[in-house]
Amino acid sequence: MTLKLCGFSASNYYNKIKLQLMEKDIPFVEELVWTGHTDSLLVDRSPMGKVPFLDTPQGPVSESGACAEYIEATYPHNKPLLPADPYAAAKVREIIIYSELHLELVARNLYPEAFFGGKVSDNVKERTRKLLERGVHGLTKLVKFSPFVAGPEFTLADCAAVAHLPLVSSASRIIYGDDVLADLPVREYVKMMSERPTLQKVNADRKSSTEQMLALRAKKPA
Ligand SMILES: N[C@@H](CCC(=O)N[C@@H](CS)C(=O)NCC(=O)O)C(=O)O
Repeated sequence: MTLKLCGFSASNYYNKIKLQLMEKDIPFVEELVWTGHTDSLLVDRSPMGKVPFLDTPQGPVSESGACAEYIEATYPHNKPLLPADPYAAAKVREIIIYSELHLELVARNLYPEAFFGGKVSDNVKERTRKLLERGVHGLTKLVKFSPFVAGPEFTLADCAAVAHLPLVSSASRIIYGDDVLADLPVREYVKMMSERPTLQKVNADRKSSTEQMLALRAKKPA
């Protein structure tokens, strides 16, 4: 059975896994699954109702971190994206966790107003700003950008960073008028990464999926 990546291409977590699969040259198919409903096609396979999730020959796996580790362990002969050295691998995982837990998930509080025409209270904006600054301070101590985010090799940390950091930057610019990541070379890094045909494909699919998602949201009753 070919591995199936489920979710939609506007999702940064989906794209983190899609980029990993493409970089490793692993054959996979995609199944379009939207979120925001409790249909069994989603929640039986991803109990929190989130995407991405994988359909594997043994069954479903949800949570992008678990999916990424499953892929690395199942395809050890396709370009490894985690270093063999346990400490170096832990440093890659550390960057992923900081990018997600301490930055992207925090910035997510701003998305309703930044991207979806909603409103976020001043309280939330203020609290989020403080948490984001703390997250950026932490991440800054870990990232290398030499030229990849964890060092000279392309790793899983790049799959995560290139999917999440641009979103954090735009949400911050839209809500606060400045980029909380301005002191990191994120722009140059994303430009360098965008030369990869794999990321070009991910980005092209992301654009069309985002249009589809916004059209669906516009149709939904408030
Ligand atoms: N921790 C999850 C986060 C995934 C996530 O938040 N996905 C978003 C799409 S980008 C989602 O499914 N949102 C729908 C929801 O939270 O109900 C992971 O790493 O897979």
